[in-house]
Amino acid sequence: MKLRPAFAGRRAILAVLFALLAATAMLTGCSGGDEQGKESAVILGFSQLGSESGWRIGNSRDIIAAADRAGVRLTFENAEQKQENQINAIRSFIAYQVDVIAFSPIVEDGWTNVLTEAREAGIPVLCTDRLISGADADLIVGFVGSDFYEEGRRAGNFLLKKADRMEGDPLRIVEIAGTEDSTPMRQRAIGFRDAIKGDPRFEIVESVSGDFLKSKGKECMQRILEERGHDIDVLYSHNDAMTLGAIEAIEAEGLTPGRDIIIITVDGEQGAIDLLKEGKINCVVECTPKIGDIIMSLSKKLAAGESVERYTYSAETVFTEFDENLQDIPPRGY
Ligand code: GYE
Repeated sequence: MKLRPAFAGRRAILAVLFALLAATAMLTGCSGGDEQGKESAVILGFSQLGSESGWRIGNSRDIIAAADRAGVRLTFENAEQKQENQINAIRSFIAYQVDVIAFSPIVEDGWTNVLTEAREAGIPVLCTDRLISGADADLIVGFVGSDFYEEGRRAGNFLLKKADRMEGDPLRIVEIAGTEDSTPMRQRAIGFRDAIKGDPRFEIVESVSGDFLKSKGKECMQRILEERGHDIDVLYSHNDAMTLGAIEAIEAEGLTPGRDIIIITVDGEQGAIDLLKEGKINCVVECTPKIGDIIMSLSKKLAAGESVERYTYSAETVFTEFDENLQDIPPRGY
């Protein structure tokens, strides 16, 4: 059908108007997106301490995914278990003038100089997962991670409950601890001792460091079994990686973990939960590596000049052989 000229003209004008409106909407949409992009383009320098355990690998993965979700520009450095590498990474973040620095300190001491440099550069520093020594506490703006003392107490409380259901001589405990001078190693040791303190049913006969590594957990346990024979009742291990190594050594000796030796571990990796279900581990104290989202939200606040809570602790639990619904534990994701 042919249009009358006047109507055709009006239609053309409408089409132009519509096109203009659409273009404006697109532009506004784009510029809104840009604004959002700009607002969230916080630059975060993160120094991870290494890849020693499934926990740590899960923690790195979680932080990288959370930065992506939050639109934070993340510069991620892995120090491969060396404090020196962490110090160099922090120095490079300062030189790059990132908005916020976060790091998981491998040990508590030795950070004064580099953190003073960050302060002088006006860059706020967050500790994640582990802490630095109290003397340097005012060089950081906050901490996000677990309450390791509470984790140690949960381990000890499980043992009290277990001992209530047993009879006989005092239980001889060996402890395979984490990296010396690290916060989880210190606090998990103290919390555990505080929980069983003064109770004559327990004796800690040996405590060694397995550096949070599976290989060292196995070596330590092999040596302990060689030296002490089967004269051990309990293994308290500061992480699942070392526990899995120790269990290999225990089984190689012809002993049954979970029955001949009570096994208490910390972290809650899927592998440990599976062994709890099989009866080879008696207690798994949860320590979650999933702190990425909170790190991102604190980083955004800090970059905006806001102050943040000094301590943000993760909510955690404990899984034990006494739980009725072990089969219902959802996949751990690390
Ligand atoms: O328990 C262990 C890791 O600092 C909480 O480090 C972390 C500990 C965790 O290697 O598996």
